Amino acid sequence: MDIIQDLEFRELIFQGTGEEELRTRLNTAPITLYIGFDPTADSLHVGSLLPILGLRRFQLAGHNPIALVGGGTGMIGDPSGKSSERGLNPEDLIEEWTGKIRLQLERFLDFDAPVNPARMANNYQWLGNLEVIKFLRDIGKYFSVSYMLSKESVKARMAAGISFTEFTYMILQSYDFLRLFQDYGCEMQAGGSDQWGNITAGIELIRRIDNGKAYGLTFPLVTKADGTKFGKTESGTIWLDAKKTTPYQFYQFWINTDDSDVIRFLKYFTFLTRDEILNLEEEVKDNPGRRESQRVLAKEVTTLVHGREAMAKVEKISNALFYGKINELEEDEIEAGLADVPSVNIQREKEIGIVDLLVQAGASSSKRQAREDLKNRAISLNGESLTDMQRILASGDRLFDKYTIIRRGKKNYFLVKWS
Ligand code: 545
Repeated sequence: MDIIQDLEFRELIFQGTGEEELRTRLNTAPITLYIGFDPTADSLHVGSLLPILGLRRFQLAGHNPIALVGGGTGMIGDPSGKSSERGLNPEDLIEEWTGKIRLQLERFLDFDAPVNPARMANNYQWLGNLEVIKFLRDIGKYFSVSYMLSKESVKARMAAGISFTEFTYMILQSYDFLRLFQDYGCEMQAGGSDQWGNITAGIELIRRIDNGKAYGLTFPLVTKADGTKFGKTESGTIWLDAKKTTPYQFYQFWINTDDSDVIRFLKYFTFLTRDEILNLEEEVKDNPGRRESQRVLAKEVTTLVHGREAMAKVEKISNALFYGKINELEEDEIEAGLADVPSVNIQREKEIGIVDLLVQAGASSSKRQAREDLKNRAISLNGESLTDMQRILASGDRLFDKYTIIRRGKKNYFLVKWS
């Protein structure tokens, strides 16, 4: 199976410049390709994952990937897919973000591969000190305004407005492609489908200036069957930075994938083989709701992004919460596993009984209900079932001298933080 067949099986090809031609080129010799990432935040999010893994797929197939951070373009702002003008971020902030994005990208590619090592580039290197007169004469001359106006990224913004700054963006991205073509022998640019206009503008520039042949390939934007936006939950964006989205939250995000999306996401976001994925597809059909595929997906992607050790911790937390074995957890694991459950702060000096605690923590809706819950053996405290309605909370009930964990029924957790 060649790389194009693999990408086709994974439904990863949205558009390409002459598919047959591209396939022939890819099967002739290794190609150098790049994808750009602008530092518009201090971290990448799951939306960027598909293109990053795309670069890795090409590297695994023997091609030469370049990850480009847009230290220069990030100062301008790509209008593609954006319905309104963006504010400009301060330069020192963009520089800081460039460094962070770079470190994240590095984790997904092999820079020490003996034959086809990955490379990293930052377009600030050549965009940062361009001279405007020279640039307009040497590069600007190749862009007709009507060509630029015909691009979707611009057309979509004519009514709402677009500054000359953002209008110029496609020229900068095209110039990047030209420079990488000339300096790195880079013949192909990939990206999400929103990048098609920028990519083809670069191919055109390479043809006009160097009489060169370059290729473009876009991936689909990730959609969900229920129409809601991929990569967001009620608690916000799912980031790749473990400090912004913990590995446990990250894992939960994938576990919550719908049956109707899970196979496509296995194709998009994992390196499982075609056969492994087809088997899981059967499994979803035969046992809908069993969520075996979700567990595989979550484990694979969490391991890819956060590593084996983090994944082992996530599994430990999940098991402890599932079986109610809270006492097996370390302090940081409690914090990670219960970060998103209802919590309450209670002063440790005050004497408080279990019934009041259950109500204050939100575990029971009233004192009456609390007594009922206790009587029904529905409540456990730090993993121990509890029925004593007179119980006064004491220091022995505080894990790490800080937390008391209430569980009602099998699945409902509440965290008490003693202050
Ligand atoms: C800059 C210079 C180049 C080539 C490309 C670029 C960046 C490109 C762009 N890409 C998007 C992006 O998002 C922010 C990343 C998160 C910090 O704006 N003009 O930078 C996204 N890209 C990945 C995919 C994308 C795209 O990084 O291409 O389609 C998302 O899936 O929106 O010479």
